[in-house]
Amino acid sequence: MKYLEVAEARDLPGLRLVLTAHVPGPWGESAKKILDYKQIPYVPVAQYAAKDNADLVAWTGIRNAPNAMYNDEPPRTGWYEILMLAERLAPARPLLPTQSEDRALVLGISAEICSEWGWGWARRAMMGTPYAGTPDPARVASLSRPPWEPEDIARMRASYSASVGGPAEAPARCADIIRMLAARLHRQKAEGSPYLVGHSITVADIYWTVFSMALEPLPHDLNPMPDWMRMSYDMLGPILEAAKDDILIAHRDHIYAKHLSLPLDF
Ligand SMILES: N[C@@H](CCC(=O)N[C@@H](CS)C(=O)NCC(=O)O)C(=O)O
Repeated sequence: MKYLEVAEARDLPGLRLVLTAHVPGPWGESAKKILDYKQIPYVPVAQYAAKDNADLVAWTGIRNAPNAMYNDEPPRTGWYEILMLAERLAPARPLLPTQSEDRALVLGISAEICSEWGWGWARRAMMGTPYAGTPDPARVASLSRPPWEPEDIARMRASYSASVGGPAEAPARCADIIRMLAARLHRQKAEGSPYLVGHSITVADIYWTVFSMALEPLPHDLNPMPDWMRMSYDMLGPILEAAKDDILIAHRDHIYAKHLSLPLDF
């Protein structure tokens, strides 16, 4: 994907979506898939993983990504704010139900996937720790290195370590979430629906489809993520291995095939 630098993008009109360049960050990929599904055009702008991104902070007040900047409106950085902007810009292709109880269900499931101490957050907390299992030394030796200095790693750790739980609690929290998703998908299947809620696609389906990369990444030709990132994403540890259910991956494959485009482009 071709990105503009902050200096090139900040004075443009319309929708600019700040994304972590050249890696498939699950929050950023979800925002892209939502906009693509709704056929909303946007200009991709580069954020550099783990770096201080001083020009981005000067523009938006935010160091990380994603970050949706629409005309001169305030920055939208949370998954819910970005979703609501997309719903407003393209109401003809809704990703939220109109009925309040269904909507509560879709947003609750989405929060379990995307919010602080949800699937993505808790999964990240256990990555690279013994709770994700013991890495194969030959694989470790073959890895390329992320372009990070020690201060970059410290910055990332500071950004994401404070939450209600840490690495030790993360496997049980993640397992509980995917068991909930799998149980729903089995119930929905019995009622003739391949979707998480109701009988048509909602944003919860998109979030799980994208965030499932932290359970089983798509193969390299469809998700050419850096090798060091792939290793963090595919090492599950025993608790998640036990909780994994094939229906979670079947759902991902169905949503990509029917509603979203592949290969991932980042
Ligand atoms: N603000 C987002 C979450 C954003 C987020 O966690 N971004 C990470 C993705 S792994 C990121 O930008 N990482 C790169 C960095 O911190 O430089 C939300 O709550 O919806």
